[in-house]
Amino acid sequence: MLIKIPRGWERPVEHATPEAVFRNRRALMKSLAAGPILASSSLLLAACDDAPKVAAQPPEPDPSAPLYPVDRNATYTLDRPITSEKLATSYNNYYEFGSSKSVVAESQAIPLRPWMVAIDGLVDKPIEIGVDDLLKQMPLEERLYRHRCVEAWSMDVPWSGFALKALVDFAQPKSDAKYLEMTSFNNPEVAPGQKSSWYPWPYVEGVTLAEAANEMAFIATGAYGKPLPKQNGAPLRLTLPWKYGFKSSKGLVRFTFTDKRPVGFWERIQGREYGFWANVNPEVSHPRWSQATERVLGIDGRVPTRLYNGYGEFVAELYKDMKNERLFM
Ligand SMILES: Nc1nc2c(c(=O)[nH]1)N[C@H]1C(S)=C(S)[C@@H](COP(=O)(O)O)O[C@H]1N2
Ligand SMILES: [Mo]
Repeated sequence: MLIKIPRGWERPVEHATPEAVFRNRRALMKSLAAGPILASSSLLLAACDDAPKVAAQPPEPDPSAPLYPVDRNATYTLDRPITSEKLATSYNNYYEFGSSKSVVAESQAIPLRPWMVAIDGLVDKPIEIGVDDLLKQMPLEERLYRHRCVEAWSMDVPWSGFALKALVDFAQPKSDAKYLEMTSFNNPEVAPGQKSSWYPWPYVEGVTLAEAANEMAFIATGAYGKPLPKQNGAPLRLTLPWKYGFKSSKGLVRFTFTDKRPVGFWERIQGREYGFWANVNPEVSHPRWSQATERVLGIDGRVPTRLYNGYGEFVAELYKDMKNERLFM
């Protein structure tokens, strides 16, 4: 009998599941000693990996379909092939639908219309706007971007969408706004992962206003010349290619301008492993694995990871005076 011993890079790594955190319980307890969450071990073990599978629904027509394909912006180029559409749309992280990489069937249960988007906080006029009305006002284009998950896999995707800066300009933040907090949908009726109260739903992420206005920051509304598939975060999904993938929130419903630094979903769960900045850096290891190399979906072997995921020429300026911040986790 052939016994296969997994090499280091083949062993599964994961953001943090209740089980993974349970394994790290001692560290967690230390970090929680001063905080409000009490992680009881029975709660940790009872959480959600065994959620029932939802049967696939027949696809509903997407009213944004006639918008695509859109013209490609030639500024952003790749030095490796575009990941096959099949792989990029079937190997996913979307914890609202479970912690496995296979959430295509489960995620079809999310209704995409009506889809209201709130723009609020420190803005002149808070509004709620339907996603199709928002799309009409945004300059759509296609961009080829690398995506680097903190779990050390990566892909290369032709996203369609608009610069996050266009949304910031549309929102007209007040002068005291310093951060943009982005909130994902919350609907445990359709998203089995959200039935687990162990996770701090809804998914929240945030960036500084300077990051939001940087030309690389992008909101994806489509991919591969079509509306974005549900499993990739339809109808609105953040794309911050110089940061680890967990910063690129899916299923966005709220953009809140604030003067307080947002605490992200993963930072809240496991702050010693995931921080606010989360810029890609091959020289700063995750506490449980190296970030030096990555596995590109569809390509054998591993390739070196690059500082800022290769986007330093666009974003390094943002961080030049931040010597005391944990910029790379
Ligand atoms: N709302 C939400 N957004 C999310 C996640 C999630 O679990 N929920 N996972 C993040 C992580 S860890 C990654 S790597 C990317 C994965 O995007 P993909 O499935 O399109 O490859 O989505 C990010 N956005
Ligand atoms: Mo990720």
